[in-house]
Amino acid sequence: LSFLGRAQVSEEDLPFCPKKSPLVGGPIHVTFPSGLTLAEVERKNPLVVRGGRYRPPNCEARHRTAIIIPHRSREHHLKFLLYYLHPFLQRQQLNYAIYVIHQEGNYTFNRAKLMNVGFREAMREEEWDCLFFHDVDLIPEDDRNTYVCDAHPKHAAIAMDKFGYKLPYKSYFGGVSALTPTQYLKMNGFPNNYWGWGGEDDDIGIRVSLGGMLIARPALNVGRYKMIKHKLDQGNEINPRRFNMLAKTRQTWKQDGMNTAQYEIVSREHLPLYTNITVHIGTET
Ligand code: BGN
Repeated sequence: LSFLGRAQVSEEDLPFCPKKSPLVGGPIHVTFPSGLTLAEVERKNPLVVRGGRYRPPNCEARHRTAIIIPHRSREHHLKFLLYYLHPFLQRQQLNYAIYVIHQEGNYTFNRAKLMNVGFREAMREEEWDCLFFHDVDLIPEDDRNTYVCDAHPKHAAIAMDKFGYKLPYKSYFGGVSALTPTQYLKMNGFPNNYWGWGGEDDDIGIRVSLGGMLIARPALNVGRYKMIKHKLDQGNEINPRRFNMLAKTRQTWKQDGMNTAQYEIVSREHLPLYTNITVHIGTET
């Protein structure tokens, strides 16, 4: 009994992790090894538990971060992302979980609405300090790109290889962004009605300023990402309505967002490397 008692105390009494993780390095050389399997990713991450969760074994994490990945039929990309992301987040000594939000059916993809689903479903499980909204095809290329939130919504993917490692335009907010729950709710989350490719990230960027906030960014040599090459997906055709919708964000953001996100959860699976949430998000009206 006394042994048990001591074990419990020492678990509660773990010291906080250092402010700067000693495990964090610099640039990451990203390649896409052929023949990689999820089983191998599992083998390489023995401390990751059911649902794709992790906490540092020897210290109390200072940050709790949920990664939200909107997804459909990109298992190949997901495998590489998990392969790089798990060790990357562990080197940062974070308490984290990875959520994959899978859009059910074949109707046109809706990235931003899936993020709203991810926000609500992740917050249901744990009081996360920070949510990283993460495209499935972007691999971080520098360890110092810390997956924690800032005083303002953070745009992390500022230097992507496909844009020559710089911002494609000043207000760009796509790829990977990070918000605290308070920041997220202040801008009423993300829009629900951008079906197909394009514009939803610009809408989100506009919401940041409508919510009275600024955009935080990492340094250009740190916010670097490699994009896994691919063609435009079937079921994610370019959205021709995006220009008209963007022109109206100022009028619509309070009536469309987290407060109106309607969906039905189809399944919630706590898989070894991630929590898979399959959701029915309806169709364009
Ligand atoms: C922009 C798209 C973004 C996309 C970036 C990078 C629009 C809205 C019309 C102005 N925005 O042009 O959604 O992330 O390119 O590819 O199409």
